[in-house]
Amino acid sequence: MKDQSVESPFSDPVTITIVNNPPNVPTVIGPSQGIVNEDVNITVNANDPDGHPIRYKVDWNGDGSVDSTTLYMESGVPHSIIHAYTTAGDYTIRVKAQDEWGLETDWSSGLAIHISSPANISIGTITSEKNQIHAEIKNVGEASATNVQWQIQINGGLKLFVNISNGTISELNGGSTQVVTLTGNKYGIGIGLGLLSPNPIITISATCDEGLSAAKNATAMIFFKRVWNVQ
Ligand SMILES: [Ca+2]
Ligand SMILES: [Ca+2]
Repeated sequence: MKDQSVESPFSDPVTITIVNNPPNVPTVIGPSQGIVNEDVNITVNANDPDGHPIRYKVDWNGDGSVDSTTLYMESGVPHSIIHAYTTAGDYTIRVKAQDEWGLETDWSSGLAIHISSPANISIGTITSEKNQIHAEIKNVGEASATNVQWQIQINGGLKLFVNISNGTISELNGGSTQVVTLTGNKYGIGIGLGLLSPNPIITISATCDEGLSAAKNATAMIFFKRVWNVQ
């Protein structure tokens, strides 16, 4: 049988223009300070006028090249993005947004952030004065050390009188030093008779909430209230 169907010719073409608009430049909110290897959390938000899902491209070090790109997300809703810097320094964070059709914004204005080296505690110089022993507790890092618990203990010799002292420094700023002291009572200081050999050992130790610890030993000649020849 002969096919009876007949097709009409195509209609005249109709041009449909799909207008796409880029998102607006993202706002970026974040801290001005951070610590090496700890998460930095920024909040970004851009709106696409067409309601297209958007993704964020982040330049974490201000060199103009994208370091990380998020998944596509709902437009006009704040999102947080996390990054940890491995090196201390000053950085500028910039973010741009791109809709799912590839239209993207300019870079946002820069967000400056200073990344500090972590806290690092150590024991400095140990000195004596009459019936006292002094020790320097140092934070040679840049970030603060918190709840620094220190102890001075005299080991060896005869265990009499005061031979231990301890305390807490609630915050030891980066680059700072605090002197802590063991003071004998009116009878004396934890005695190792100065003429005994080996001389008593003074141990200074410190820990802090950041999980750090430091310790240092010195020997001293101690006779009742007098401490000398600390080394
Ligand atoms: Ca769009
Ligand atoms: Ca970069």
